[in-house]
Amino acid sequence: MWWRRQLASVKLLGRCFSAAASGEQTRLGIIGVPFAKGQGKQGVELAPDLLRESNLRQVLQSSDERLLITDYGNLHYAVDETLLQQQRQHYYHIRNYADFMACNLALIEQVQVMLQQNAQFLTIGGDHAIGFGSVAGHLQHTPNLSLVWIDAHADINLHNTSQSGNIHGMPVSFLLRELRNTWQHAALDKVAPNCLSKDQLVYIGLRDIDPYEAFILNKFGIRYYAMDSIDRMGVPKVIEMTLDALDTQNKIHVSFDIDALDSNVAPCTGTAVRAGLTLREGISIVEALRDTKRVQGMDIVEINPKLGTPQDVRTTVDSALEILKSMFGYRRSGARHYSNLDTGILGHEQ
Ligand SMILES: [Mn+2]
Repeated sequence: MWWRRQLASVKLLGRCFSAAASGEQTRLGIIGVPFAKGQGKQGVELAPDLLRESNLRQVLQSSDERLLITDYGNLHYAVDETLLQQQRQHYYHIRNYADFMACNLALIEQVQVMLQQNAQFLTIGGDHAIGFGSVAGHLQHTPNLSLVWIDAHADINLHNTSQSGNIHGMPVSFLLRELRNTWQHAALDKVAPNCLSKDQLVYIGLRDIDPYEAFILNKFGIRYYAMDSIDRMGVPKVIEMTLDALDTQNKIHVSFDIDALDSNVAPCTGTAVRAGLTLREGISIVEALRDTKRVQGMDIVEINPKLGTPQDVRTTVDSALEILKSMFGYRRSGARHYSNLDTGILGHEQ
């Protein structure tokens, strides 16, 4: 029967396509960073393993069959005497500087290893203090980098402007050349010589900006879309303006603080602020960034399963998974790759 032969050849072709598809596989490296010393609440260190137990790998794999995922486990670090000395002499007024720097130095190395072995990487926090090491590691591998920081907070405090002393409110200040002179005892030119250019940073979702942070953002003309701008212009316009601001030759790093989302959909986080992005808005932003095909690194941070009820934890984790799914391939408009499907089904009725 001719159609049976045809069916057989479709299957063979299917196999060929699968083999061809393996050539197009996207390697994704995942690192967990169970760091909680950037702020005062215990629990955020549990997020990497919680996401794994919540089928992160399967969720990502089913969002794009071509992903080839390597999980590098959780990051370890050791604090050395040099860092303790920096802390004692210069940064004793902020909390856990030595731990912060030791963890981020290890992460800077880890990100570079992941980018040597993978096309993309995902860093799971931990609190947002790890945003420094994740982006700095990315910058050392790929100097021409743009950063989209999706967050309720600007995280751009300096050691001498922070009111809380919590270093999860400072990581961005370690990344910009213009602010490095305020961290002159941190040896940043040695540990992370490549800086982020201030015109390649865009914030989305801000709604709790400290006075000195507002001063810094305005002084350097840093682009930020706070919730009032988002309400005025709408997410599509904000996405358009964000993409216009990013150099099309650059790769993109997306640092996603779960507190950017409204606390209805992300209740379990240490510094929740009401009236944030809806889950749909978060997904729209992430989809638009993904569709540039330039996103090379992403962070998801500040999920704290010790805050809230078990139902709250489920809601927060589900929202995080929706965001990650959209970043790594899931399309609300339907899949575009059919190599696992028997495309012969449309041929002839048997
Ligand atoms: Mn943050």
